[in-house]
Amino acid sequence: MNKAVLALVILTSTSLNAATYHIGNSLTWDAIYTSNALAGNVPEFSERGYHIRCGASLPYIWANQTEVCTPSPSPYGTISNIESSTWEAVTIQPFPGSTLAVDTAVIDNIIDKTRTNAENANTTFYIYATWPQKPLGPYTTVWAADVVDADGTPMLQQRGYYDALYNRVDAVTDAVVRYIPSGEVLYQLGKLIEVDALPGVTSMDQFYRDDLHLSGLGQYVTSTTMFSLLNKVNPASVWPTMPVDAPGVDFALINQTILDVVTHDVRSGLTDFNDDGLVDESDMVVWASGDVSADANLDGVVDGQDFLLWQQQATVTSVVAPPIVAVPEPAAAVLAIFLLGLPCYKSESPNHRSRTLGTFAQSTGYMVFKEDELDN
Ligand SMILES: [Ca+2]
Ligand SMILES: [Ca+2]
Repeated sequence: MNKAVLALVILTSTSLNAATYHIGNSLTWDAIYTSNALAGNVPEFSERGYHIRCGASLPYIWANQTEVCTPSPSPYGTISNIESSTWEAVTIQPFPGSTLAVDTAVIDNIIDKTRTNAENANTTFYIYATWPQKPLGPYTTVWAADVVDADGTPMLQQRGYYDALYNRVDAVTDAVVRYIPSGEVLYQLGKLIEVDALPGVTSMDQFYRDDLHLSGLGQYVTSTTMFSLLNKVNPASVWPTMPVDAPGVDFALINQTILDVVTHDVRSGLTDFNDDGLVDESDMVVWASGDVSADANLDGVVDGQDFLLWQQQATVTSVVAPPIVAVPEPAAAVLAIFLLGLPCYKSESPNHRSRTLGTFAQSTGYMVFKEDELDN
């Protein structure tokens, strides 16, 4: 194998150097600094600034831009001067006390304010999706309930609300908008609990410490989800040592559930290899180079499995359907996509495209590596 290619392929992980900013209330605080079980075990990732206003909704925070319940570490301040720093990413946490239309407007305002600093032109904005409050009912029922996409729909922590909000925000800005699916991860864990398949956890109550906030175990879930995405590292690598004392809990299964959720949600951004907000052909240039940015499944290797994830999530105008029976390795795909001029597929409808991709996926397996295909 070409040694340069090998060196690129086996890169393991990366982390951000620029700072991230976090906007929300105690639920965001629980994820970024944690108030109990994870304290003292904060991962060594990027610097953080934050605007934490306890109990507040986004419109309240926007209307009271200097009002916080815990100050941001120097030199970072409140949302009132968010544009005075350069941010790799900004997380924004909706909370009850708002509506779809209002949350959309506030998030758009936050994005615009941040980007008045030209150095934030490429900042990524994450909608941080938290979890239902316990009194609303059984978690899996509340989270999955139908939500009407209407201006006046009240903010509740439900999948449908976040889906509608994400789509609305993404439609009104050209910034890169992403999604931290903590509520969905907890829902999937809840589905495991329902069939007695999550060792050490018998009730969703174990993830909560009160009606609203998460326990140490719950904080582990949401912190790991957030940091895994912000830093593009495998959930199993977020904490150097297990920071939660939860006897019998299968943390490997929790980490795998987080990984499954984030890798199968295009809004996580893991298949947007060039970070331009789109998952399309241009990302293949990064993947073909073997750069670690193209490690879509966060397993430390850039290979055909990452190509498959990209392919499943790509919005393409010319789907490549190479007449090969194996998932290509990066260098081989360069040949397939850019050099050989293989037939391109004009997508005519989502269903048509899905069938095409599905057929291709079913026909593929994991290719045995061939040295001569990379020595080019
Ligand atoms: Ca892209
Ligand atoms: Ca990979």
